[in-house]
Amino acid sequence: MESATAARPAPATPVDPATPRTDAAAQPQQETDGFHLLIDALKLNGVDTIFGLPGIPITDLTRKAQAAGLRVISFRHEQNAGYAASIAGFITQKPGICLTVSAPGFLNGLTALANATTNCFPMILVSGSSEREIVDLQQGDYEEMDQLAIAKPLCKAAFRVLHAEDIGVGVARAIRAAVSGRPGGVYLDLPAKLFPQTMDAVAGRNSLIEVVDPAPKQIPGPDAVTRALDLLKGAKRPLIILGKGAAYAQADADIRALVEKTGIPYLPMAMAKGLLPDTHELSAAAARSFVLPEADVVMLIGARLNWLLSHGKGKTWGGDTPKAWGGQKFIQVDISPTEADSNVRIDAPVVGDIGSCVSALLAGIDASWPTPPAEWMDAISERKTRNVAKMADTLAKNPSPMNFHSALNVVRDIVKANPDAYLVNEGANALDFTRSIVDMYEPRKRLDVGTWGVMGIGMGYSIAAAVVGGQQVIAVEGDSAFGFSGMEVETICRYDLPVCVVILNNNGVYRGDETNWAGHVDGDPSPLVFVKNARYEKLMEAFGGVGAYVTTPAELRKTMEDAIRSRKPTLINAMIAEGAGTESGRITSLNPTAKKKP
Ligand code: ADP
Ligand code: TZD
Repeated sequence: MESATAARPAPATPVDPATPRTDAAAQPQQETDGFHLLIDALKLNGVDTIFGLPGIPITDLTRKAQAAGLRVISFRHEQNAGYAASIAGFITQKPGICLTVSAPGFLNGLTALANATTNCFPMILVSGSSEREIVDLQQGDYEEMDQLAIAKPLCKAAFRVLHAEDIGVGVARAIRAAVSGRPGGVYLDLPAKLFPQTMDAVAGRNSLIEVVDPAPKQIPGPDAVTRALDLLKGAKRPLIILGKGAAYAQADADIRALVEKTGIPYLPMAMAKGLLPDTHELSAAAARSFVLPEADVVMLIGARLNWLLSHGKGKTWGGDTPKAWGGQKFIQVDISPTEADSNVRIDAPVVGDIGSCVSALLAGIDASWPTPPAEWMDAISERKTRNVAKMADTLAKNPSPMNFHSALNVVRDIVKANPDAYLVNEGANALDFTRSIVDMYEPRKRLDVGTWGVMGIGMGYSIAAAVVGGQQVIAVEGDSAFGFSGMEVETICRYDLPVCVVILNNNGVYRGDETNWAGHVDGDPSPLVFVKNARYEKLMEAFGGVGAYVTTPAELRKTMEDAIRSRKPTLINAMIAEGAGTESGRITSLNPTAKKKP
C-alpha cells in the first residue's frame, strides 16, 4: 500500500533560478551560501523531509530546500511540525527535522523538542534567530530571544552556527547528538545573518561532513550478559517488558526470538504493541494486573521504571504500601548507563544498544534453556482467558448512544484488517480504551501520547506517519485531544494524505456532562465541557476532505472502510455517550483534587 503522495518523487534537478548551482565541479569559480550549505549538509546526511513553517529568516530556506528536492511539509503551527519531526525520528531512526522562525516560532517548536527528548526520539529543531549583537545587548530586535540558552535545558544538546564554513560541522554534531546513545532532541540555532554568507563553492562542499556511523553499536559487557542470563534462568515466574526503546531499535526478529526461545511471557508498553503481534500466545497484556505483582524476575527491554510502570514498586508490584518494593529482581536492557537504579535496585543492568544486547542474550540461550514453570504459565493463561472473555462480552454490546467500547470494537476490526496502517492515539479515555481494545500486529505502528501523556501529538504524528511511513493512518482522538492540533486537517488535505481521523466525541474533556460547580444554571459552562454536538467533520469538509457524522457502530464501520479504500483525508465525528468516560481515564489516582468537591 504505497501512498502516491508520500512517495512523491523529487525534481531531478534544482529549479531555483535565482541562486547559483551548488555543483561546484561544473562551475569551479562559483560561490555558495549559507542557505545552500545547510540544504547540502542535510541532503548529504540522508535527510529527505523537513517539517516546518516559513517566515523571517527561513522563508527562502523552505523554498530553496523544496527546489533542491527535499520534501518540505509546511504546517499551520510549529508545535505540530515539531511533533511530526519527532515521530518521523522514532519511525526511521534518522533525526526528524523541524524548521521554525525565531522567538515565538522557536518556542512553539520547543514543546515538541522537549517531548522528543523525554521520549528518546531523535529530532533536530532548526530555528532561525535574530541578530546576535542586538539580542545580546537586549536592544529589542524583531523576534528577539536568546534561543540557545532557552533550548539548552530542554534538549540533549544545543548548537549555534555563526559562520557558513561551520554549517557542516554544526549539522554533523546535531545529527550525532540526536541519534547516538539514548536518542533525543537537539537544537540548532541559525542566526539570520548566516544564510546569505557566501564562500567558495568548492571550499563549501569540502566543509560538509557526511556522518559516518551516527549511532554506533554499543556492545554490552560479556559479564553483564551472563549475570542477566543467570538471573533469568533461575526465575520461577519470569516476565519480559518491552518498551518503546525496543520498538525504536528495529531489532524485531531478535526480540521475537528471545521471547519465543525462552518462552517467557511478555508485556508490551503502549508504543511497543505490535513489536510481536498482540495476539501472540506469550503476550500477558490481558493479565497485566496479575503478572506485575506475581513475577519474580522482570527483564525490561527499552522501558523505564517511570510512572507508567508505577516506579517498579508499590501495590502494582505487590508491595504492601504505595512505596514498598514488591520483591522482584530486575534485569534492565538499556543504552543509558545511568537509567539503572533510578527507581528500584536493578540486579542485572545490561548496557548497550538493544540490537547488540538482545543478540548477545540470544547467543547464551540454547536448547537446554528451561521453559518457565507450567504453574506460572497456566495461571497467566487462566487470567487471560477470563479477561478476554469479559472483554468480548463488553465489546459485543451495542448500546445507544455508542460508548467507547462499541466504537472501538469497530476500530479493532479495521486495524485487524489493515495491520500495516498506523494508529495514532490521544485523549484520556480515548487513549486508555484504544490501547487495551485495539490489537496491533506490526512494530512501530502505534504512535501515542508517550512518556508525558501529552495532548496535541495527533495531527502532527498522523502527517509524519503518512509522509515518512507511506501507509494509511488512523487517528483515534478524544474530542479535547483533537482540538490541540485540529487546524492541521488543512495540512492533511493540502498534501492529500491518507489520514482517517476518528473523533470519539463525548462533548468535553474526559466526559461532557459536567456542570458549573457554582451551581448557576445561567453561568459559564463547566471548564471541562465543550459546545454540545460540535460538528468537527465540517472542519475537514472545509478543506476538501471527507467529513462524516456517525452515531452507530455500523455507520462508523462503513465510513472507516470508505476512508481506507479511498485513501482520502477523512474526519469521522463519532458521537458517543456524554457520560462515557472517567476523569483522567485510568490515571484518576494521580489527580490531587479528583475526589474533593467544594
Ligand atoms: P516506555 O514508555 O515504552 O516504557 P521508555 O521511553 O520509558 O519506554 O523507555 C525507553 C528506553 O529505551 C529509554 O530508557 C532509552 O534509553 C532506551 N533506548 C532507546 N533506544 C535504545 C536503543 N537503541 N538501545 C537501547 N536502549 C534504547
Ligand atoms: N494539556 C496537555 C498538553 N496535555 C495534557 N495531558 C493535558 C492538557 C490534560 N489532559 C489529559 O491528560 S487528557 C485530556 C487533557 C486535557 C483530554 C481528555 O479529553 P478527550 O478524551 O476528549 O481528549 P476522553 O476520551 O473524553 O477522555
